[in-house]
Amino acid sequence: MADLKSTFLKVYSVLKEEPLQDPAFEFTDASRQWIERMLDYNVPGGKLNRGLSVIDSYRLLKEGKELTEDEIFLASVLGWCIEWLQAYFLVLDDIMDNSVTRRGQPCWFRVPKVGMIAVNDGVLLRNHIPRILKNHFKGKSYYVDLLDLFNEVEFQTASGQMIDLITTIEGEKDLSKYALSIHRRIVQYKTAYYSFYLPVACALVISGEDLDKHTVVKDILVQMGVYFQVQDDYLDCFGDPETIGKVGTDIEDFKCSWLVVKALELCNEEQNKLLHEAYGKPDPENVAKVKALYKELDFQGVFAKYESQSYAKLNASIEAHPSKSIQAVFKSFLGKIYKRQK
Ligand code: GPP
Ligand code: MG
Ligand code: MG
Ligand code: MG
Repeated sequence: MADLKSTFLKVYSVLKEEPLQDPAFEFTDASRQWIERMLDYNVPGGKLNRGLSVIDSYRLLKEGKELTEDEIFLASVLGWCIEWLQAYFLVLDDIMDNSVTRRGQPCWFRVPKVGMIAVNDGVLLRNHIPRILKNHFKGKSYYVDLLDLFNEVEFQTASGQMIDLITTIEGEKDLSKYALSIHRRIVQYKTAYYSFYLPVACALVISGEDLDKHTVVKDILVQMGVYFQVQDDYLDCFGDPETIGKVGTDIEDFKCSWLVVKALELCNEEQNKLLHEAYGKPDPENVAKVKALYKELDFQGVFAKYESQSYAKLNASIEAHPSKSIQAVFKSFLGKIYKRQK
């Protein structure tokens, strides 16, 4: 694993040169330096789970046959395209969520002299992806399928992000709209497709598979992605900021988090009143009131129950899949996230 990660990181240093030497632009020293610093700050510093999963999944789909160096390289390129996509989403998401830290450092837009230049950096990160794909996959029979896959998933993610955001519009905040159905829709689109379906779909495409024949694979991965985002919602409030590398903002932001949806389900009349008064207010006293209410409702326990039930359900769906190699892909993914603390 450590070995795979270091191989993967070496591919980053190769790919990073491509946007720095892109012949379509007249670079100056200052612009090249800006891109290099922006990439190093935002692309490689995460857990790299999504990117590494492309290689991992590809290997499992090959059923034990060793990958050639060239195959590992191409899977790594796709893995990095997903990490680039993630960097683009996070740079913009942190502005939209008014977040403070990410991966243990200030959010990119909070870095001195960056500010709203971060918006354009997000656009550039997004534009690097098809350029990297072109450099490495043009001429392959599945090139168009890859482009199409990235486009579809980006559309789904931005649509999920939209519904995440429009539930929080100032003056239209309405807790009574928050329920598991809307929460599921938000997280399925904003997180599950790009974080879970995309890495496995990339591995399937380069293995020569037709994605239209794998709707069951998509359904299971989307189910896993929903579980992953519920963990993210839980960690936003109960995670250790040192470990997760970010400070939660969901309560302040009036987010349709799994926690508030569950709290609305479980609370009594008095607690309901408190939630309506305190949720979505920026001051620390109100945030503390909401957190205290979550504790009163034993959210540690409520979440632990959700986590073990989801795990059991996911395992049942996995066992029902006819292909042992695809089962192995799912199990590897699930193993990486079950009971995660970061
Ligand atoms: C995660 O939500 C969702 C995204 C990062 C997708 C953003 C999509 C865009 C089109 C910008 P989150 O806000 O809960 O993540 P975090 O807790 O990491 O901030
Ligand atoms: Mg967000
Ligand atoms: Mg966010
Ligand atoms: Mg979150």
